Amino acid sequence: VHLEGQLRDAIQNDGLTLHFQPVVGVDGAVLTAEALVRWPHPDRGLLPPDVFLPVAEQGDLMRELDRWVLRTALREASTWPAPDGRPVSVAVNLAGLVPGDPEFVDIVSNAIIESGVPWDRVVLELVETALVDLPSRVRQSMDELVQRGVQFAVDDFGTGYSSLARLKDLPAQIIKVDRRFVSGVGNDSSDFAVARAVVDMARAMGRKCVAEGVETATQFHVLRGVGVDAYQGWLFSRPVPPKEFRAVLALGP
Ligand code: G
Ligand code: G
Ligand code: NA
Ligand code: MN
Repeated sequence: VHLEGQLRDAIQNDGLTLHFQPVVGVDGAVLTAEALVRWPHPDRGLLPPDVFLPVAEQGDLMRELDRWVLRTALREASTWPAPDGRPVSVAVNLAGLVPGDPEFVDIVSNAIIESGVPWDRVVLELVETALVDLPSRVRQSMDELVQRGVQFAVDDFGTGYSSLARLKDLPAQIIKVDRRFVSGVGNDSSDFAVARAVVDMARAMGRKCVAEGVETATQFHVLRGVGVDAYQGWLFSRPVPPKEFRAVLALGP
């Protein structure tokens, strides 16, 4: 309860911080950066989300946390340099502020407009379970954002309940293949088969495919061979503080 109170306070008073991890194209150029929240705790050091997201969940704070992350990530993204004239997109994870929320479209739209970041540079990441069996009213509100240029990504694809065949029903333009299928692509033939099947299906349905957790050059090489569109992982960069991320962009590829 103590931690919960501190977290509520941190959300209200900018006491959290964001790190950014690049998502790169086949040529290594940065296309997008995913915002990942951390909590610089006064006594416990920099806390990772695994430690405090469950506290947020329990304390009914996820929606407020998502709103803070959305606003802060967009504000940060509005300062990113685009040396080659190609601005970098920003990806935000949403878990408490979800499409079924009656205020979803308004909250997201207002945050984007306030930041000045172009609509088509905003990616909203949702897990599979938040995207299946949506009432048509909810789909309509997502479509409204998509029509303005926002993209949705299914995060951790393959770890949820929906089968590969249900990919066509997911209202998302981007599929993020979970790192558990990426980790074995160089040496485990079933991981390779899963990764290839997901990529083939995603392409057939006109979705972009991102591989998560790419750690080795072999994984990158194999995934490039099956046609993955974009890559994220320690091979390219760990999630880094905003200042460091801006420096990476200023240097160029
Ligand atoms: O950053 P890290 O790899 O430690 O993230 C661990 C988990 O926390 C991941 O599942 C990630 O999706 C989740 N996470 C990280 N940042 C955010 C955030 O800003 N909002 C939400 N809702 N989840 C996040
Ligand atoms: O659940 P989500 O995919 O949003 O969270 C991303 C998580 O994966 C973050 O906790 C991030 O720190 C972690 N991550 C990012 N790149 C790598 C990687 O190459 N290897 C591993 N093991 N974890 C990674
Ligand atoms: Na994510
Ligand atoms: Mn993921």
